[in-house]
Amino acid sequence: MHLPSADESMPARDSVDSTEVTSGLTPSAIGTYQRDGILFPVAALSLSRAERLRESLEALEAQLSKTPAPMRWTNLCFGWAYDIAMDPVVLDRVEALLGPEIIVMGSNVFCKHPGHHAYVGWHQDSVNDGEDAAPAVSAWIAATDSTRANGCMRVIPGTHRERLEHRNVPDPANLLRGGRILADPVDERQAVDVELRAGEMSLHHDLIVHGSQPNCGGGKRIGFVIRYTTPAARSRGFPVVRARGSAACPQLELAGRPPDATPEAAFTSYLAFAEAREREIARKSAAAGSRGG
Ligand SMILES: O=C(O)CCC(=O)C(=O)O
Repeated sequence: MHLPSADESMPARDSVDSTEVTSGLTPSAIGTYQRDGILFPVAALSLSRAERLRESLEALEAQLSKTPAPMRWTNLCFGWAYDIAMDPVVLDRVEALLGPEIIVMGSNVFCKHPGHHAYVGWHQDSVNDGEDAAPAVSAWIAATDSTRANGCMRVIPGTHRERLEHRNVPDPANLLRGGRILADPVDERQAVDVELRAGEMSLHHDLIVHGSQPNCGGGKRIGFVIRYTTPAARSRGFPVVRARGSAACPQLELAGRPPDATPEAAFTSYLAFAEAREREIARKSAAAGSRGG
């Protein structure tokens, strides 16, 4: 089946390592990541796998019947999402940046419908997710083409060296929970569009400044984002998955592959898990707010 691209006119080009499926990344690609805090485009999934990912994400969104639908923690509840997060090609690339001990801290879905006002405010992940001494890399996997027209992720290269001040600006159109965005305006002349074809990914440092505009293209823009870290990470209060290595991490609750289940049963357990987590997060942030004020 051919799924329509958001922008069929995107020019052909090679992804990092797309011509030969080798392990990891070249020294030059690693150097680019270290210099810029982002590396793209990086080959990740075949087009048919990306199309299957898109179908799974769209089916889940339809079941949740919300736009935009928060779709966090899918890797803990659905085998298809777990398998993407544990994909050996993706992990080889991540290992080249993080080393051989890899923990999947979580996953997220950023889905933007054409003509919808959803956007992502400028932010640094490590500030929104809470400070952590462990390094972290996000793999943003394109389930559809992601272009300037349909609101691809944008980054300010080289901003991954310091933590910047953020503030809460609640806005239902901002796909970031809590609306925590950079306190100071960003010089958008420095912004780079992270354009990807379906199946490609970008790898970004948890301190790089990034965000995205609404989708003004003709089709959906869907990114499946996996957060990778190391066993030194602090616990966020929910289970994580060991992808590679065996280092001790008693502070983390390790989960395995979700059990095979019918789509209905998997959805029911996902809903129960996600709702319980959302309630817990709301309870903690209310407690932090009342302590602060
Ligand atoms: O998908 C986007 O536009 C932004 C994604 C993002 O903020 C993230 O992956 O941390």
